[in-house]
Amino acid sequence: MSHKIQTLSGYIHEYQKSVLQPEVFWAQIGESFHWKKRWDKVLEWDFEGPDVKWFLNGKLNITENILDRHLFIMGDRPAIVWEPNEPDEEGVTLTYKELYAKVCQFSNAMKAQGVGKGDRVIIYMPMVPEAAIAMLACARIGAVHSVVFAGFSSSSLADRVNDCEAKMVLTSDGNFRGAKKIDVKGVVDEALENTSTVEKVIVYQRTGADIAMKAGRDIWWHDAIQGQSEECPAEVMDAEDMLFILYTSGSTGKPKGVVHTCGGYMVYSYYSFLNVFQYTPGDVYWCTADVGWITGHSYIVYGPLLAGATTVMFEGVPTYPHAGRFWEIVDKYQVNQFYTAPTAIRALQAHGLEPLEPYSLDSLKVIGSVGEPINEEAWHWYHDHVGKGNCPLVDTWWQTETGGIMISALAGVTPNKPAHAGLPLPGVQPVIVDADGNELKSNNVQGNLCVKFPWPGILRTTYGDHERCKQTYFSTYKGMYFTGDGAKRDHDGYLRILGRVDDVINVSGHRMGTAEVENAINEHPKVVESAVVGYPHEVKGQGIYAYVICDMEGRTEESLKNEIRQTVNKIIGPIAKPDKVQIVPGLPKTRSGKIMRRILRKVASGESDQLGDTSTLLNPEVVEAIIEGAVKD
Ligand code: 6R9
Repeated sequence: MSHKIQTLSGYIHEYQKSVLQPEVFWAQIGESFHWKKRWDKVLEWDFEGPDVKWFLNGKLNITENILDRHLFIMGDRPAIVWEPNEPDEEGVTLTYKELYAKVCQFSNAMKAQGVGKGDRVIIYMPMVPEAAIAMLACARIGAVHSVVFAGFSSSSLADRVNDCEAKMVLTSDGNFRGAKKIDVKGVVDEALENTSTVEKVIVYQRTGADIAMKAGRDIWWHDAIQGQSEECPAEVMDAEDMLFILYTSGSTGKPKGVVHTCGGYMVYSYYSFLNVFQYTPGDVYWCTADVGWITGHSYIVYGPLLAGATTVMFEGVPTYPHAGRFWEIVDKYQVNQFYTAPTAIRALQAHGLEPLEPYSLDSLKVIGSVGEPINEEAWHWYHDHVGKGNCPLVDTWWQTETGGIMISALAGVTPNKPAHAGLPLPGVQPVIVDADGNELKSNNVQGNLCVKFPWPGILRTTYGDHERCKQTYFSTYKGMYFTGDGAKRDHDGYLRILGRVDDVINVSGHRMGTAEVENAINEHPKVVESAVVGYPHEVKGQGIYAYVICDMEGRTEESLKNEIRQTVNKIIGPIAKPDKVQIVPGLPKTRSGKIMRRILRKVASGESDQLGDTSTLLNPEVVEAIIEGAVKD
């Protein structure tokens, strides 16, 4: 635990070292892990390619650093504590020893079904310990996991299976989520009708739903592990071998597969976890994310388990069966670090303080926020009523592509400022640039957020399409990684993230490409054209507003709007369903035929009195009609 920074001067010292001697700095952190062979060189990089390699020729297996390494000293300590959807169902605690046995056993089960190093495995599962076991078992045998959030539709799932040419799918019969019982296996079956690479499907029994098992393809989890040994040698992985692919939305096209590799991701997820949350051995840590998102990867599974922490996994939702469920769980397990999203805070804030009253929350030492900018009101509510005014609130800015937290306070060590992510972690060199890519070095500036030097957790490529990686992240500003976010550096030098500057919207902390939603809407046979924008939403942060040109024949406006919502639900999943649909006679276009989204955003935000110059439009007359028909709350 020697890499835990504990004082402000310690932070400044480490930060300076990380900038002046990055290789020395990261080598020292890398040394705290077990390597099967030490690296020859710490870093090689070129942001033009891009081509970034960390810990070159180092050999390791991340699960040895999670499991084997922890067996002797803390084998009996809880690794995963699982809280089921129903409060009266008994939870599960897995010690490091038990987790080791289960991961090895499932590794052997996957091998027996023909999966090996380099094969891609899709994980489409509920929040049960087996989801983490599945991820770790893939890592143990060198298979590349790609977790798909179990709320995505069959066609989203099929796209991901096809893009990475997955050989296996790990899933469940169904999911419990709040009062709902969700079909999972049926979605997988439908998806696999449009794919050709999957040979086997392993099905974990969770709900006991009556499902179809396809002979020769589908096998129950409990049958697959039957008779398998609880020891499994860890595959030797190169530091730059792929660990996982995680699909995320961008401003164009279909979601892309962000690739993370074994060595750098291991070092970065551990280091950032330890320092941001100031984890101390014996602490109980809980992150409420789903393992389908990067937050679940780095801060439910990999980071905490690499640090030997106890990580809580919760199957359900914040408001089921009551709006105090989160706080009940905090007290039940005596959670010390609690990490959630602003959207959850705002949703709970709306229930008032009563749901908090029965709980002491005294165990909490650190509270955290992730996924979207946290507004000041939610920040104060969280800080005052959950943290009781004496827990540091870490507002952690990062992305699927960064692998781990990049800008955040280190709890209790570096200063907290409401609604500001704050200072960069050691090893992270953020810059704010103007539209021409000039670095704005002073304080009190605002612009686009880039990073000018690699850190170990940076994405290496987008799966199967390196050019797309280059175009998306490394071409806007030469020699820099472009985040897609806007940021401001205040007079004290603290960074405040302002949100996306591209056509990505952030709905309840979930990234959504406007183009992706438009493509789904356009699948409806009556739709001629559509444009989607985000607008401020009280709970979700941003809501989805769709402007649609339709052929109305044979439909009422209401029925068509519902059909459009259902189409998006079917093609992407419920999280992408537009909150508001407006049927319009036309879309405002420039003379070159581009949709003027600026105008649509203003109307959706209720600011149609601030449209600016519309005279250059090809069809200024549609603006009036759009304003008139705007959907209000
Ligand atoms: C970890 C995660 C990334 C986008 C990112 C930004 C937004 C995340 C934030 C934040 C302000 C924070 N974002 N954390 N904005 N403050 N603390 O969420 O990854 O799903 O890839 O989303 O989320 O806009 O660019 P991901």
